[in-house]
Amino acid sequence: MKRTSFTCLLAAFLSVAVSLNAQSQKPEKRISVKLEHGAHRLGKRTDKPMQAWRNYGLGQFIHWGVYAIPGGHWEGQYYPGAAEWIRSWKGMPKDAYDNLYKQFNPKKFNAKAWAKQAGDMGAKYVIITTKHHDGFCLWPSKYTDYTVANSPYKKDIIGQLVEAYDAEGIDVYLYFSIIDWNHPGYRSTLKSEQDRKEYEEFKKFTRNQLVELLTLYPSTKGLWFDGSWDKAWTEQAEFADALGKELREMIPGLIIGSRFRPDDNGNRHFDTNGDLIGDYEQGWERKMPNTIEDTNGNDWDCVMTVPENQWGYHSDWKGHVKTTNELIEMLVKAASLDGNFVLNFGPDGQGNIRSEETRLAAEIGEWMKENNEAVYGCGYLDWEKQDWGYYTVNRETGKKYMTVFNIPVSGALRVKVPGKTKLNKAYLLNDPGASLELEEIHRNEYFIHYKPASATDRPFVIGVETTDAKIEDGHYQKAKT
Ligand code: FHN
Repeated sequence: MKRTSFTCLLAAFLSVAVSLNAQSQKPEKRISVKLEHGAHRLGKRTDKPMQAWRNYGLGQFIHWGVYAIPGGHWEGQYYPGAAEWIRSWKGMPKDAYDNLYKQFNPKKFNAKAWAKQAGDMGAKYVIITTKHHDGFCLWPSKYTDYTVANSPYKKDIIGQLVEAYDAEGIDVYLYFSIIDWNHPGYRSTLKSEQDRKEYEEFKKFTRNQLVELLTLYPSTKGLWFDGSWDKAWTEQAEFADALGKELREMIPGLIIGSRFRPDDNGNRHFDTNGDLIGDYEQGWERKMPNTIEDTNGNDWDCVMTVPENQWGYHSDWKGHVKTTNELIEMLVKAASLDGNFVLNFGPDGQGNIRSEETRLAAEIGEWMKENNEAVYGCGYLDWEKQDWGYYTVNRETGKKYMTVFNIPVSGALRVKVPGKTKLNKAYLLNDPGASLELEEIHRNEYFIHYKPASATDRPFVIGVETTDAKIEDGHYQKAKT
């Protein structure tokens, strides 16, 4: 076989082998092929904007658009899917959906109140849907008529939100769906020459809208892409790569996750070689890693809904609705594994944030007021995980925290420290003056005795202080077996 055809065959084999298991997952075995549009960096970004991103801990997601008007119902029928997908349901005529914008007039919308609520909850950044898959733009885009400017509301919603969240000191990230059901050139697959021709128009439109967004809202810290799984888009490695570069030039330090551009072989999130494409892994939607190994050493965010799978406003939440404690646990778990936790809010068609979300935001905020030290700026501590909860460590100060979710009946919280570390002190974060009783039970193993004065209904944080100790021999013996 000629060398060139063998190389082609090998490349084709690798591309098929990798894309079989790696459309959105890290290839199991590390391989090394030359890519034009693979990862452009190995390892984490270390610049200031990315450090700020890493230290946020808690973010807010907002899904808002015309889908909030039907709120998961059409003509008395209940739509069981995610409310923002109602247009794809056979129970609702597309035409009816596409005319909903004529009713979009959210009289109760108050950007400042939203931003204040997010700030009180403890969110350090917000991700706002500029347009979801339906293509409706919450900003007055000059590239389509399907925008808020042509609704009865008329005013620029993104502009108001950017201003309000900026004023609240919350960094703004713009959500942008590549899928756009409203654009005539949009295709999920390209089956003919005509498709390709029309898709070229769609690509220009996508680029124009993104450039427009960053021009109109230059304080934007990053773009949160979605809907990039279509086959048509996974064939646009060169275009998406060039566009990403253009956008990054517009705002130095701009942060873009792994849901934007595919590699040369159409792989998403991780390229053919298993390297992360983008600044952080965006694959943890409504799920979380369990161990630090699951994160592959990458930055990551977890975006989470309050009910099982509702992002946009659905008037009837069915099934399990997460509690404040569950959400706090996810937040702390994310920080303990070097990730950010982003909680979703889906305001209604009038611009009200629903009462359940308001209550959760207030309760998370109350908890954060007392305990945020264990979250902001904190990440993974390489101590053996224990059943009571999660360790975190402040990346700058080195301060260590234990957030306790399960108190053992004995009240004895086990702590295993590595190497020469010695535990000197443990104290309640909300009462640092009073030390907790420490008992050394083996070398590198302690109990912190915790006796609550009264029953606690929220997780609590213990701060621990350590030194590097000289290990004396002879005191402890390993068991002879
Ligand atoms: O289809 C969307 C969904 O509606 C929602 O926007 C989420 C948020 O991460 N993203 C997509 C599903 O992955």
